[in-house]
Amino acid sequence: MLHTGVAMRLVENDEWVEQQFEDCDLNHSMRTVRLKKVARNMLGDPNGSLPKQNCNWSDVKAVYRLLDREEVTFDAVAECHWRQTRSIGKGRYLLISDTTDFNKRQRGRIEEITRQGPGIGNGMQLHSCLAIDSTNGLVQGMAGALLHYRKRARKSETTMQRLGRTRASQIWGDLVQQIGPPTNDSQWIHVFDRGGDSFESLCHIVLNECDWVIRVAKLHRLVKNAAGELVKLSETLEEAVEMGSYELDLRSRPRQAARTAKMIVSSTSMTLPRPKCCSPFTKDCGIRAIETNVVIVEEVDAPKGVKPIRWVLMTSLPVKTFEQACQVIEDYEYRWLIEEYRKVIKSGCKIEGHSLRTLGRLEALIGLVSVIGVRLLQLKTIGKAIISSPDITKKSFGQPEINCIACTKSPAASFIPTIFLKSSAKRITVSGNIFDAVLPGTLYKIIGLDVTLDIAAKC
Ligand SMILES: [Mn+2]
Repeated sequence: MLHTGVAMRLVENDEWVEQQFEDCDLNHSMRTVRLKKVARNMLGDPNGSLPKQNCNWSDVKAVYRLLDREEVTFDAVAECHWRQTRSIGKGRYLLISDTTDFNKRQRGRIEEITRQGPGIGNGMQLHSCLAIDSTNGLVQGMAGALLHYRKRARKSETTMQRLGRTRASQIWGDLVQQIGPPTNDSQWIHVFDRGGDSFESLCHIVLNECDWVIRVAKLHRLVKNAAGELVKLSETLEEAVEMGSYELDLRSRPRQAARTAKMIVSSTSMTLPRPKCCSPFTKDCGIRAIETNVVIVEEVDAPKGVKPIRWVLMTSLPVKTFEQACQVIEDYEYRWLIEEYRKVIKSGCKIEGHSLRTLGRLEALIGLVSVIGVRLLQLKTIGKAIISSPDITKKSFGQPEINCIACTKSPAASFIPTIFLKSSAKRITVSGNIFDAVLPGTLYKIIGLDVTLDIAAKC
């Protein structure tokens, strides 16, 4: 849950754009000015098309001209934002990475993108890393991102050939490397789902002096247990010590009723030896084994026909007490924020809907959208926390504040709750009573950021 009432470093849209794109190196200051204008327009209407966002035709042409410049690349557009995120102050931060696939439905086809076959779309992936303040769940920004094009493996390819080329699993480690070591004495904890579980990505994390919480994917791999014997990972889990239990409320899902799950938490530790077959990087980096703690969360007494929840998490964080183990689980649970980010850029910014004829344009635009998405996510999580806060009662704020939260029942309008700042407040029809209207699937529009923050401070 996001904690509200903390000092939020939120500013108005225009000021935010200034900050995030100020130091972009596009080789000409006028290009940076134009980029900021495009960014402001995009924030004003996130799921509109480029011609809709940039109302007059000369502005639209200017956008395409900008995206066509060879200096305006994915990295050049987003790097200034990444740098700012990475210079965060002292604290404990979660760096949550994940990969998003793009299935672009193109009207005018982009020649450089080749179709990879069913399930892979055109093979384009955005791998990005969100920095979250672990003490309050606030989204700090994107610490780094990269674009990757999946290639279909040749059937005749050997393991060594596969390890020698760029693989989808490698991007996890590459991004850790791009982000680098923590700044300002802060603690950085990389949080990966099963896609990021590899010895190679762990090597990158160790070399950059970061911590990790990674969900284990390969339970059959060989590891050294506490006694130093080489056994299957799944066997070491049997030696784990039970630390305690807690109850988890689960929402209903398709074909699954809502339930309260009883979760047992246990922990152990193990050593991962370097795999026999590994990439040239892993061989050359000199790390032969990595010690790691393990936290296991298991659902007991699950109802019939329901697959019980089971997480096996590797971590460098201490897990000696129940509280410490719970901290690791809590850190992993913050992954919902990157899922939310994915929805924001896909449904909220309609990133797959833009019709661009060249790959250069598309890559630069994804760079821009990936930064704008951060802003929308920040506003969305704050808005959500305010609306769902149990402390808010009808009485807790008067008429002016009620006027700043309005809802619309048209889910088609946009997936994300649109956050309108003061300047566009006149576009909203305000519903007087938000609490009778809080329904699942309702969209909320929050207007007047200063007032919103004011409410947040009261929660
Ligand atoms: Mn994933």
